[in-house]
Amino acid sequence: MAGYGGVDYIDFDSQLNDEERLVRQTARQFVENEIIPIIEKHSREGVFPKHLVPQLGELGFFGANLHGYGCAGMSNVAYGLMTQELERGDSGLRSFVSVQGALVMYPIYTFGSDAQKNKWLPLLQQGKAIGCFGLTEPQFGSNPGGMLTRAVKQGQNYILNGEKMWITSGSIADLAVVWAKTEDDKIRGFLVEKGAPGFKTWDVHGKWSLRASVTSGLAFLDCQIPEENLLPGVVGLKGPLSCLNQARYGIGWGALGAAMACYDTALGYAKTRKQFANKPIASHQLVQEKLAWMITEIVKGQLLALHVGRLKDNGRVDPAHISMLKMNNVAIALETARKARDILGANGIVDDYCIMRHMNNLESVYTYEGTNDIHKLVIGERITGIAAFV
Ligand code: TGC
Ligand code: FAD
Repeated sequence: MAGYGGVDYIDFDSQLNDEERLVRQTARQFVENEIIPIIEKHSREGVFPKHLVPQLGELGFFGANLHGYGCAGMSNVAYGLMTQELERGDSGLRSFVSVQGALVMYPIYTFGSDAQKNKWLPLLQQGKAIGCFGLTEPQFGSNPGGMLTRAVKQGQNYILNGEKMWITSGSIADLAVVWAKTEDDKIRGFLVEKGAPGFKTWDVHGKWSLRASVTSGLAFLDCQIPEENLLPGVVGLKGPLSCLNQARYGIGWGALGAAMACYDTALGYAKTRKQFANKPIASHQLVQEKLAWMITEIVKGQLLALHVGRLKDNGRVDPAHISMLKMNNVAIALETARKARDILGANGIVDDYCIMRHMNNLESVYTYEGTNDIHKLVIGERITGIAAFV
């Protein structure tokens, strides 16, 4: 993939401004220099490339669309282009950046006290502290409103009991944003620091997806949290769900990056691999049909991402728009990876090429941050006015 120049079929670049192109180029260069050379090894060995965290911070990639506290304050479109390029490297890398910015910094920024913001945002922005987001539980994934984790006020503290599951960066985090029900049955957010009494983490092993990302369980057994670690600015499920809007938006762009990596690889391969009469496989109509499908879906995905990004920059985006973006772009990325794998034949299954890694990663991306079907139901509710979750 040396010399990767991006995927642009319809002069998409003409719709971007200089800042957006610069951010994209910076992220692309970082991925080319730091991720592509090491990612297959990290993925094979199941190791997150933690040594890159300070560099990601220096580049301004954490909380990049937030303002103040050292954050880059970039537009949402520039932010999306950044996640696209990071996920061209690996979905696990983009996941790490999404969680840190959209799921940890955003809730502190939006719902935190001044003391919480001043303490944590600069550290998280620089990558000097790592964060995780605990919403999902073993028995409550798509339906987080049913959560069992409880926080009971006792003097100057809250006592947390419960379990969170499938938590990205859980065991390497210095800070967990944890959602729990208080005695009035309302959902509140808590900042749980590494080493808090009664707080334990463990890692999920045996993953065939997002292998270069840490996925953990969090356990709280009479875990003592000082009352000042409650996020004061929000009550109810809309707190965590509004963080998910931010992360799902980044995923909508990010998935395009994985799709572009697979398309670019398959196109290059099809033009050089020869079968039958010494002709490249790209000369066959059935292969061209697959490539034409991929590029068409990538272009449609780019236009949707750009439009939703511009709406977000203008303060006019709705969560149901973001659901469509996440649902569509992850689905077409996964299908692109599957078609690309087919074009590479047997070579498609080995890690000399990026495709199988992206394909396996995208299976997680299809499920997390709201499954594909949950987003269909969000769209269904928006257009019919009838919620069909139950
Ligand atoms: P419902 O009754 O519809 O809503 C409850 C309250 O929340 C409000 N709301 C939202 N607010 C902001 N943004 C949204 N997207 C919102 N959707 C709903 C709603 O207005 C209401 O507010 P209020 O004031 O009336 O109380 O809730 P429900 O229980 O019926 O659930 C709706 C549903 C199914 C869409 C929601 O539960 C859902 O999105 N489920 C999917 C769960 C999910 O996405 N989990 C992700 C966990 S984190 C993760 O996966 C990280 S992966 C790591 C990485 O990113 O790399
Ligand atoms: P379930 O909710 O049990 O769903 C199983 C199937 O049932 C799906 O096909 C789903 O679409 C379908 N289904 C469920 N309800 C309905 C319905 N009403 N109608 C129709 N179909 C339905 N969570 C966090 O909180 N923080 C994290 O950092 C985090 N990181 C993750 C990292 C990875 C690698 C993975 C795989 C997951 C992560 N998650 C995280 C959890 C993720 O958000 C959940 O896996 C996801 O929300 C789905 O929940 P579930 O796995 O329990 O599936």
